[in-house]
Amino acid sequence: MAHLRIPRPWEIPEWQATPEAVFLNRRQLLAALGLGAVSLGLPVQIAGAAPVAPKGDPAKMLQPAVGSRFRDRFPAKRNPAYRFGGRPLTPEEKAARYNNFYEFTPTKNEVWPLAAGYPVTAWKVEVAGLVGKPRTYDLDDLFRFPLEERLYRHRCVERWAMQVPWTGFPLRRLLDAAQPLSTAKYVRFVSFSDPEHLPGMKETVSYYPWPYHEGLRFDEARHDLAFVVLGSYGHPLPMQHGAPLRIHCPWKYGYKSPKSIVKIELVADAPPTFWHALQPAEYGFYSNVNPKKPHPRWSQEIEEDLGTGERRATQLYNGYGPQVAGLYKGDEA
Ligand SMILES: Nc1nc2c(c(=O)[nH]1)N[C@H]1C(S)=C(S)[C@@H](COP(=O)(O)O)O[C@H]1N2
Ligand SMILES: [Mo]
Repeated sequence: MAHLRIPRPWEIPEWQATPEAVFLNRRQLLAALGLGAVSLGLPVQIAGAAPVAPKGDPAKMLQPAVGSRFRDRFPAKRNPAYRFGGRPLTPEEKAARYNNFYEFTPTKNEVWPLAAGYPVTAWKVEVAGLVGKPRTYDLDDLFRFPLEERLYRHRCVERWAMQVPWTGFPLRRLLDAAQPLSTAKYVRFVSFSDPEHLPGMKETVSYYPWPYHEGLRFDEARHDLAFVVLGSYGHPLPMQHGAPLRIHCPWKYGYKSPKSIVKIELVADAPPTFWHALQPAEYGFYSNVNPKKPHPRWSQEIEEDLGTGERRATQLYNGYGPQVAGLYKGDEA
């Protein structure tokens, strides 16, 4: 019995182990930053590994945050041009229980109970900046866009991946409606800010660069794959996926797809981004999925499927190379 080694709950699977040298770098980095709790990208166990079920009413887990108001727009017609490429659909419940949404909590399986019931009915999103026609959209305006369903692959920088049917419309439509000026070279996204009602934001308000903000180059944002998402699995988004609207850029790591956005701003220079501001050495501006470019603390060659647990080779641009490679000269990081 003396040699029996009982794995502790926080121990990570062997394949995700962090090399010691890199681990030391991380500790030094965190010490330098004065942070102890930056956890995006901390290797974690996925797919139901959580030992304790979070409190929360499972009946509310999949409920559209906008309620029944736009019921008649769903399900939208599926656009057959966008497919999973041989990968399996991730069961809706798995995707709904395992979320990155730091405004609520950094603990993935506790996002949904905290997010359920968050009020979004009076939501507005502003499209502004270097444009001829700035405009503020309310929910009625947004759900009036012609909606389509697309099957998209999603790859988190932490190495889990999923396949989800999203409903929405190309981001390009919102941008073009604003009549961008020729000086607009980048697009900046800003998520909601409500520390009173967002426990994750409230706890970290003094040392995270809230609100969550992200950015794309203008030509990336106008690419056909860059999608404004209003729904998932055939109904409007439940809160944990970023209701009432989020972005999805399937060829980039997941953190480039901001949730619950309130502002889209066209700007001249590359905008700062949330994770880059926290840990510049770890999270670049482009963040295109790339198996040959390891994260400083782990390899990106392999990914793990959230639904099946299968491990497979990561694909360059998450398999969207034929569509997006033309955007890049190869030197983007
Ligand atoms: N506002 C906001 N957007 C966000 C995040 C976040 O914490 N806050 N996390 C990002 C990360 S790291 C990922 S992987 C995806 C997760 O989306 P999902 O929970 O719908 O799967 O959302 C991204 N968008
Ligand atoms: Mo992520």
